[in-house]
Amino acid sequence: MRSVSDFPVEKPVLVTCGLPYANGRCHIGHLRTYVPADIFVRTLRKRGQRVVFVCGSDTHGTPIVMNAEELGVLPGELVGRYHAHFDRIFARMGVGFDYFGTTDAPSNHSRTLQIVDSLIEAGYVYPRDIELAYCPRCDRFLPDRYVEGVCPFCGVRARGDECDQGCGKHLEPGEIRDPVCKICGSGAEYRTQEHFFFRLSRFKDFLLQYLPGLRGTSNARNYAIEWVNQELHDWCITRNMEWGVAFPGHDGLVVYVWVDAPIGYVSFTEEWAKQTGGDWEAIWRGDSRIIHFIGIDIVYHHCIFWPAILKGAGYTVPWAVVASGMVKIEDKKFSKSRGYIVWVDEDYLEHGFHPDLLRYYLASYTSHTKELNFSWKIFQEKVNKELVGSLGNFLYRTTLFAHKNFKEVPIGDVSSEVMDRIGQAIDEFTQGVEEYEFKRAVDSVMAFSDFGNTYFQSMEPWKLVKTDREACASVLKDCLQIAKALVVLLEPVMPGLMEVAWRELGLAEESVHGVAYDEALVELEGGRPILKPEIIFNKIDDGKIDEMEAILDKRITEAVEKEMGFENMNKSDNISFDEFEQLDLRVGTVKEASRIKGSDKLLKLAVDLGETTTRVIVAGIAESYTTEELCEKQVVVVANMKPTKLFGVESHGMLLATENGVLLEPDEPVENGCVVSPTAIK
Ligand code: B3M
Ligand code: ZN
Repeated sequence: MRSVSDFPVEKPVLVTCGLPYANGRCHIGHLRTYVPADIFVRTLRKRGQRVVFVCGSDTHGTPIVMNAEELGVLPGELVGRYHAHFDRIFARMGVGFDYFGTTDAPSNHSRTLQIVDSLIEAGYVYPRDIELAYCPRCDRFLPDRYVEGVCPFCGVRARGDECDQGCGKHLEPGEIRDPVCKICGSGAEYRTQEHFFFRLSRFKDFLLQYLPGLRGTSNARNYAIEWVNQELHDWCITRNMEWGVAFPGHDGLVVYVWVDAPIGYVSFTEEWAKQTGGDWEAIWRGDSRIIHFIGIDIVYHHCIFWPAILKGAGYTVPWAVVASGMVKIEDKKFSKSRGYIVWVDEDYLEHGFHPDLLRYYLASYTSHTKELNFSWKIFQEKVNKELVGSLGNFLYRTTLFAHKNFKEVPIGDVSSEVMDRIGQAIDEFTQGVEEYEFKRAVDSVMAFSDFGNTYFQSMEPWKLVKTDREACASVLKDCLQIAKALVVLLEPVMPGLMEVAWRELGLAEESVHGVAYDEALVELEGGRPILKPEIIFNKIDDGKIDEMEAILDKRITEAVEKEMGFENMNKSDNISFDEFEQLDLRVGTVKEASRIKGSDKLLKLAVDLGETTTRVIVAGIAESYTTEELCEKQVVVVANMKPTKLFGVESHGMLLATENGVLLEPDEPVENGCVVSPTAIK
């Protein structure tokens, strides 16, 4: 049995979500983890299970410090801003953490110190001299993203902590080659310094025995087992920074962000306990079930590094790790820099969409471990067909019919067939959720809603009411009971809208959020008034979707323009001649130029490079040249650029221009295709 349902309901289950970095706004990618976790918690509670649900802001690490430096604010100010933002968005989205803390809180500093001290005492931490990137000009060591260079594994340009453009490997301090300082751009050197390592390698046997029994989704478990079978490297757990949790006894060193971040799960539970009189130690040192909801990209940290830390420090290890797949936007890889992103506030809530519609989409689009595609058209279709067409239709026609013809819940019994069908729906939903199959769970309730519609349709109560009022009353009683069950079942998925639906059934005394699943099987009391219902689910029209798509398109356009423009120039000192020689620079003549629809900055050019056909090149120069000015102009082209598609146009090459958009041109006309080379070698 891999589900949590065999655990005594009075014992604590702790559910956590991966901590958002307090370094940017909340987007749909975040919600892919938080919404299903919230559905899971609400479902467990409806089964009577004791659950504690915590999360918080991840406030440390180099990207936050660098971002704050760039904005000219203190890191504490920056994280305070985003912490408040996430807190607000979660409240709006109905994600109801019992405690939402921050990793910079005093309780997290002290819990981190306690855990680090225990690890040191148990002999799991040792010092080692390592070579670290150091910038002589800035006179400082360069942790993680303060340094860039060449990946030692694949040779591609990489950030200090991760080969983000190439092989994707995590890079340990000191591993990056040809380091360059990100602050001042000058070449860095390696200097020796003492740092502290966590003996992850010692935990191999423990992990090999622990991981096969780890519950949650199989993707997390399987990846983790594969990695442990390969090789476990000790982790450097200190960094040269001021911002973070100070490493005991060593000025200028803080613990690595991936140490104090998951410890947040513990300190947030402590904070929750302080507020509620709960027992955090029963969870973290006792017989509990700790369930982490995370994104698939941080499985290594949660299934390997984190259990080893907990084990080494004498804490309860996670019972389950549930890893969600990544999110795509309109079938394109999610990317902030390329504009494929949907911000939860700016692109969704502020346009008047109800939070629950997005919750429904996220839960039901695809299985939790698969990639989820967010598309406005599919969003519209799901809302209109499933929520308006099936669920909304059933709830509305049932309550409206009852109101019009009876004004109250009819007296009499609900049929046993309907009661059985409700029992089945509860089982299917809870089983789905407890196996982290949110789509299957939601689909099963929607099938139950279809069942309700078919029942209503086939019994034709609008005819019966004229011929056999008693028979009509019993059909309606059945339908109202189905409606009640649907509302209880879907409360975890759409808590806000189901609250409204609950009221429409005349059931406002007890909150729908607090009732157990068994309530769905409790017959609606005859004689309760049914008021005129309002429509809960409204169709989304095509115009609205066009508007939303236009907003996304605009963002993508701006991202492309930014990339094609002259921003983000980021140069390294001292490139070698070999590096320069990789560029194939040639002179060509512009034969045609036209504007690109939807972009103010880009032009599509046909350039004669002396090849059999002209080259199509998209260039960001529409603000400095008209199409007429460009025709027959000679230009300098980077001819061996990898072709790339921009606005549906495949561009093969780039023009050289100054940063204010003035094109380079040969001093006198030359043959098309003529190579541009450095004068030094002649
Ligand atoms: N703050 C965000 C991420 O890498 C990171 C999660 C921490 S969970 C302890 O997805
Ligand atoms: Zn520097």
